[in-house]
Formats: sequence, C-alpha cells, structure tokens
Amino acid sequence: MRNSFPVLVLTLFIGLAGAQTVTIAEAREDLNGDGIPDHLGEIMTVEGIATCEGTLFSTTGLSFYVQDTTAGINVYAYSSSSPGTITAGERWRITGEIMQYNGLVEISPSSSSDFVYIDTPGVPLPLLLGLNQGVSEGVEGFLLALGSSATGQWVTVANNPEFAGGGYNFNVWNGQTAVAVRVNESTGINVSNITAGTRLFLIGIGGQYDSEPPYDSGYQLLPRYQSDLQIYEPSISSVFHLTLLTDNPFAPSLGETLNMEYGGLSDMRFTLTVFDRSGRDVRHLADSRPAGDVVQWNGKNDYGEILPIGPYVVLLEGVDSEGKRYTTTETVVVAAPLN
Ligand SMILES: [Ca+2]
Ligand SMILES: [Ca+2]
Repeated sequence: MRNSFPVLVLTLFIGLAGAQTVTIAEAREDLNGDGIPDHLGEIMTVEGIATCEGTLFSTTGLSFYVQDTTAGINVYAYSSSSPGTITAGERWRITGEIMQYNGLVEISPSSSSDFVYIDTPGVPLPLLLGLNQGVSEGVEGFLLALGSSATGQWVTVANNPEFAGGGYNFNVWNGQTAVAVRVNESTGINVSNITAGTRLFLIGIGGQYDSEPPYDSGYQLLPRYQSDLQIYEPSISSVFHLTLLTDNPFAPSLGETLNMEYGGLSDMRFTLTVFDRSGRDVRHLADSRPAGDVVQWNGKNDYGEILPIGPYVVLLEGVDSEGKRYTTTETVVVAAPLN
C-alpha cells in the first residue's frame, strides 16, 4: 500500500498527457496529401460512437469503428487491452496510437484504461452515398448507405461473391460506379443468397485495403449484419402498367439513371424497348420476360454508348397467354448536365 500513491500520481500524469481530445478528422489529418496520416505514431484521444460491437471485425481482439460528426476511424487493439463489452451505439473516449494498416487509418489503444465509456446515444443514421458515389478517404470509417428504399434507388450486384482470406468480396453498381463490398467472415453474414444481378439496399462501414502507397485505392464497404444486406424484391402490381420511379428528364453523363417499373397479369410476357425520335429501337431493356420487374436504364444504347440528348419513347408490350397484345408508352428525356 505504501507504494500506491506514487503509482497513482504517475498514472494520472500519463492519463492527462494524452487527454486532450481531438476530433476524429483531426486525428486522421493528412494535410500533405501523401495518403499517410500526419499524426502517424502519435498518441491521440478521440471521442466517438461505436457503429458496431467491439469484436465484430476481429477474431482475436478488438476491431471496430467509431465516428463523430467529422469522420470515422477504426479502433484496433489486442483483447488484453479490451475494457469489456463494447456495444454499437455507445460513445467512448479512446486514447491510442495513430496507425495505418493497408491504407486503413486506425487508433490503437494499449490498455483497457485507454477506453472511457461516456454514454449511449445510439448508432447514427448511415450517411447515404449519392448515386454514382463510391467509398473514398473522406468517408472511410463512417457508417454508409448505398441505395435507399426511401429514395427508390438500389444498387445491383455485379458479380457473385468470391471467398478470399477470411471473407467474401463482390462488387455492386451504384449507378455507373462499381463499389467493392467486403463481407468479413467474423460478422457471420451469409452471402449465399447474393448473386450477380441481386438488387440491394446496402449499409456498411467505409473501409480500405490497399497494400501500396499512395494508399488511394482499395476502398470497400464493410457490412456489419445480415440486415445490412437488404435484398430489394419489389412487389409489382398486376395491373398492366409502366411507371417512372425517378426524375425525368435525367442526365446519364452525370451517372443518373431512369428507374422504371413494369408489370401486368401473371400470364403475360413483357418486352420493354427504348425508341429514338425517328422510331429506331436503340435499347432493349426486357425481352419477353415472364414477370413484371423494375429496371434501371443508364441512358445508353445496346452498344453501351450514352444516347444523344433529346426525347425518347419507352414502349412496354405485354402479350397474354391467348396472344392478346397490350401496349403503353412513356416519353422520357435524356438531358445534359446543368452547369
Ligand atoms: Ca500525410
Ligand atoms: Ca485510408
């Protein structure tokens, strides 16, 4: 007991020395733009809300993400440094060394006393990435959403998930931008129902895995839970219809798409075709399909070229089991960007 007083004083001193809290954006700062945090190797203190459980992205220790209003960051520590259970939605004050692992900026506490629980405000709403927007350095560590049922914008899986070193990789199209998705095995997420063409509303944390300087690529979205992969299965009305779901006119050169829903009675087959002003069929969006669906048109013709600005006619044809033909049209406009 006689020795406890000086030890306590020393502990307080060390605690105070690292106690000045900075924003997460300051901790991540890269003012010279070399892809490496300027404070690499320094001990810093941040406060942020955990967007997942402390152990979600690790099988051996702590790997999770916290964010404040300025930015997000990975927290990485050995299990011996864990303060106990860390739950999504809790705010913690965290002191640790600023590190980088394959481009991912981390703060790495060295003992359980580097963690101070503050309160439980709940997990912030994901930041909705815009159409055509991918994961980038500015949103690394943040909880993100790609596609949203509220805006009727979805992303489409580009390729079947492939297993690689502790997880599954696949890409999704967000408009015309491919975004890499990394499903870490430690999350327990099952990807067996995800295949090329699956439409999703996706949530995940912005991550990075880039083994080479200048660490400006390899960004990925890291889903946390099964519910972060919400498969979009639209329920289609059985009334014969063609409905525009997004703004018309639209500007494909900005990555905008025109989303449409078509459908009708269950015995119908549907053909959806885009015609130009002179009546040429320039894009075949559906050809004698057995059921209604939603479709995302990128403003391109069948050869992958963006069509000239101007009006086009989208024609829906439905043919029922007796061969009776129904048609309806929508006039849509391919527009130039406003500037
Ligand atoms: Ca730097
Ligand atoms: Ca990074």
